[in-house]
Amino acid sequence: MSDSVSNSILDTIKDTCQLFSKYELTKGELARAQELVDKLENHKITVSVIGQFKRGKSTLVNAILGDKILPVGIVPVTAVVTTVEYGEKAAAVHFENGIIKEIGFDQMSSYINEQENQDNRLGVSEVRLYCPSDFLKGGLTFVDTPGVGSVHQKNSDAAYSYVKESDAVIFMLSVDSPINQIEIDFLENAKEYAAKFYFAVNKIDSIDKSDLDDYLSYCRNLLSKLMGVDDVMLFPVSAKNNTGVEELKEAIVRDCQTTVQEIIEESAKLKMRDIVASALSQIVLYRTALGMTHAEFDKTFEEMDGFFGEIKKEAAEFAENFPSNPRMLEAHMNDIKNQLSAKVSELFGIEYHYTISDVDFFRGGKAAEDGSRDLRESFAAAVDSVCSDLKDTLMAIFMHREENTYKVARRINDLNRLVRKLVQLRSQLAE
Ligand SMILES: Nc1nc2c(ncn2[C@@H]2O[C@H](COP(=O)(O)OP(=O)(O)OP(=O)(O)O)[C@@H](O)[C@H]2O)c(=O)[nH]1
Ligand SMILES: [Mg+2]
Repeated sequence: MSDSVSNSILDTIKDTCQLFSKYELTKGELARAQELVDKLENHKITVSVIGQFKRGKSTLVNAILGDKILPVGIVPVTAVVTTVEYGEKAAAVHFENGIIKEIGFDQMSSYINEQENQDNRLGVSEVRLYCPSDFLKGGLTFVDTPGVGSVHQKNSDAAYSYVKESDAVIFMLSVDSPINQIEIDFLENAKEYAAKFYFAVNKIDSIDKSDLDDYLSYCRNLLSKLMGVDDVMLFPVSAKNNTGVEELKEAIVRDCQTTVQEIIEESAKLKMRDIVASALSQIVLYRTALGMTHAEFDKTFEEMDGFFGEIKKEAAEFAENFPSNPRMLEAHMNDIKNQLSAKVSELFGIEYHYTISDVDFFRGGKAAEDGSRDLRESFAAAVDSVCSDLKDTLMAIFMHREENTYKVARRINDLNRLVRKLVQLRSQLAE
């Protein structure tokens, strides 16, 4: 672990926070950057096991921890995210309404297991376990997630949502099935968030050596293309028989001891790059607007404001058709961001960037009797917030309406300096 490296990224982010704190325009970015500082200072790393249902994720978590603590089975089992941290054995259920309840290990299944807590009707947000496994020493949080792609949509949603909180992931494949589109989609999504990937190929006990070789080279080819790297690290394992698990565990522990900071930094860097890009957009937009004549700006503002109205109306209609489908809503949200960016570019002649991870519909909304969630309200709030990011930046222009030309010129100068610093920072973060 190199402290100098970790200090430098931490320092960079802290310096940027200071820079952001001087400007009203970047207060959203400031809050996001401060979260990163918190994470880097606490040296916490989250490793999640993700993948399609029934690949053997929970069995692998048990094998790695050396303790059969999680329920496993032939039918979809894991219905809620389960985190494991170092400590004396203990378990607590966190409910969506904020209540936390300590439970015994023998009661765990009734909260985690899909068969007992169907479609998570108990409203569990996550189960937190503590276990004195060496693997967890040093601040590692190990996470078992529900499988994606089963008929239990809510399990997929919970898994998709948790990936965003992961620094590294073990992506679980299994020799009894070729990689399918559900896995590819999930991986594409995970790629945006996690900095480190371990690919575990499970159930090697069920095929012979030559079939395994074929399967591994097939995975290697496909995954290299998907991940955009020449070589991916594959770990053939049998979670059930504890074969190959040690190698995977060693690789993770080694990385955690030697490059844990690098992993966290890499992921902080990815997030910070996004934050800087978003700050640059606000500032360049503001600077461009500031350089317009009053008449020009008023006309453009009116047009933009009308466009917000259309976007919101369209979004409300869309949500009527898909009130409980987070993925459709997220897709529409991306569409809205693209439309807004295109409009800004048309009216102001600049590019406008939105952060990737701003909104999360997967956990929002109230569950109905049948387990479905009405996400219309949280979707509308998210659309509002995306529009108001832009609108607030433009509204700030009105506050400085009365300033004389000299003051405006100084302000533009100051913003130019800030833009230069941020552009520099952006390229530093891209290294
Ligand atoms: N043959 C073989 N079976 C395995 C192995 N690992 C897990 N299984 C079996 O695969 C089934 C699914 O295992 P789980 O660990 O529950 O799978 P999961 O990915 O956590 O499933 P969900 O939580 O429903 O997504 C169980 O019947 C396990 O016994 C393995 O290495 N070899
Ligand atoms: Mg499971």
